[in-house]
Amino acid sequence: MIQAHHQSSEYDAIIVGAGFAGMYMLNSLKKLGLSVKVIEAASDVGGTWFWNRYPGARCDVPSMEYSYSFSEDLQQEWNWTEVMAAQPEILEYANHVADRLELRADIQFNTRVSAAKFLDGDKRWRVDTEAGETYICQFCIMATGCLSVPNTPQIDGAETFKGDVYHTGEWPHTGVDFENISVGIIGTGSSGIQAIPVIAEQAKHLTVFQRTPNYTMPAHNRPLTEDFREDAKDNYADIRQRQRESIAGIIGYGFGFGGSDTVEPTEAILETSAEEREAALSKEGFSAIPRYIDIGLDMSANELACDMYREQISRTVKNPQTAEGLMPRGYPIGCKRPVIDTHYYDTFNRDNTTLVDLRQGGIEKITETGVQTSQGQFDFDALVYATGFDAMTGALLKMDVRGAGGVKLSDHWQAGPRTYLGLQINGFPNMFTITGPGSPSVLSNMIVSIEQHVDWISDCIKHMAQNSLQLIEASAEAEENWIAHVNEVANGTMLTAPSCNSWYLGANIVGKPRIFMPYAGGVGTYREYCDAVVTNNYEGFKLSA
Ligand code: FAD
Ligand code: N01
Repeated sequence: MIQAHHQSSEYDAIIVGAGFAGMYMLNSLKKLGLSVKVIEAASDVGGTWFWNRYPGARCDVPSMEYSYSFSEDLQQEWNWTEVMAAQPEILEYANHVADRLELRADIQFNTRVSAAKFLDGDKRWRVDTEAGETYICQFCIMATGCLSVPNTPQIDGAETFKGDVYHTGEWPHTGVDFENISVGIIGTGSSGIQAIPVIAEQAKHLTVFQRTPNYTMPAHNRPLTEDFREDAKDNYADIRQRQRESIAGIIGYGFGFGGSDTVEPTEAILETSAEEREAALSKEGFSAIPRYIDIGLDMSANELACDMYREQISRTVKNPQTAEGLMPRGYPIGCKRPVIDTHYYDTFNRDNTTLVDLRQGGIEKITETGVQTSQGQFDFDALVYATGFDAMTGALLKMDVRGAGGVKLSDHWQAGPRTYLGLQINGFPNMFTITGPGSPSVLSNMIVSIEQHVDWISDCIKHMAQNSLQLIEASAEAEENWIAHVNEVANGTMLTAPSCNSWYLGANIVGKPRIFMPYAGGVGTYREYCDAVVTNNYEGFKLSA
């Protein structure tokens, strides 16, 4: 449809990253007839699911929903084996998509983009790789991922540790055998909470260094039956539509809270008596808690839920001191990314698992043999960092990105990320960010958000070609207004509670500006905004020939 431009190193579009975002973007632009190249640091497709191969890694969104919807063939032919698939199966799916759509020929693997610069005179982007290659393109599309730059905290003495060291986000592809080995793990976010029960089963001993206890709910994962799959596939059109219109891109088709069929919370905890809460806890344990509709809205409701949560820990974990150590205090449920688990608290009933509650005395340094805290020295053979990511802005700021007039992205974002719709940045014409800060991204089923962004960008590029337009750029005013709206929507929610220190706020990275980064208005509402912008002739964007 569109005349492709491709002279050796010149492309219509360069896409950085070959996770689910980059793969679908490539497929969409190829269909438009553009010349496209994807540049990917990894040796194959899959992004998150290529890198995060730690024991226990899996998604926490039902796989029938955490999968591409753009191809009826794809969604009909793929058979997920569990409600929430494990990492190997998701990676296999990514590979299947790459094979099926013949994507690999247009992806350059093992190549990291070091810089992207807008050439004012040519109105083109120049993309440089660490290997010294240079590409020129009209559109530079960042599909670099929200959680793709692992964060390893700077702890004194880290380099002196004599054993093997791993990060959950860069797990060896050969796997790691922990049998007869004692292991220390730092971090109890989603990755740590998934890895801890599995490592504890393998290792001789596991020592868990926990700085902040988390709120985690049982996953109730289980195999999918053929009947369920067939039923869901028959209803896919409706399921996908409801996902797109929902808040988080998840409808929990067939699976509700606590593994039941109840999808929507209905009851207000503030209207319950102590006896009713006790009865709910006795019947359903932790799974009773998400049933209450007001815990995300009202701090006193939230505090009641936190009390129930701590009570359930004391009923689950046999050693009272360990139970106390695992109890979150001082911040609300719903401020951090929700975590779900399989046998997390039961793991602390094992003889071979020790909790080190760092609230009782923090890490002083890493030594040759383990971790020294102000509570004492803990020795082990191998150390696992489950310490998360420089989220949302990390991958973009790791590159030297410069827009019109040579303005550095790092300068434009000095006080925190600023975008229009999370799609574009004022001063960076023809550069798009898939699931960029300011979009629902990490607050949603990411595949729903990825597909919506890719479709929007593809439609925009098609519109530009049809109207002989060369450049699109978010206006400063639109960016300003959007960021104000992003803040307004998040303010007053648990996500921005003063006691909250989440990676959504950049609080996990030393020196990172404290700004709430994703858009909390929900994917359905957000989609309406994006669609209205198009209907209003790309309101807030400057388009020029
Ligand atoms: P990624 O998958 O992160 O891919 C980005 C790619 O860009 C990477 O392969 C990276 O190597 C490459 N890249 C980055 N910078 C450069 C560069 N400079 N040069 C070249 N290549 C570069 N989301 C959910 O919705 N549900 C879940 O259940 C869920 N589970 C998760 C579990 C884990 C362990 C993690 C870490 C994240 C999870 N997420 C989940 C979020 C997940 O990141 C997204 O769902 C999704 O996979 C993101 O796809 P992406 O293509 O946008 O980014
Ligand atoms: O990272 P995190 P993650 N000393 O930042 C601790 C997705 N994901 O990799 O809370 C001691 O959440 C830190 O402590 P604190 C999902 O979006 C999804 O676990 O800062 N501890 C925290 O406990 C998720 O949210 C799945 O006090 C230190 C931990 O390390 C996101 O990825 C699975 C420390 C980091 O937790 C990131 O999750 C996995 C230090 N110096 C990931 N520095 C699913 O199941 C950090 N910590 C879908």
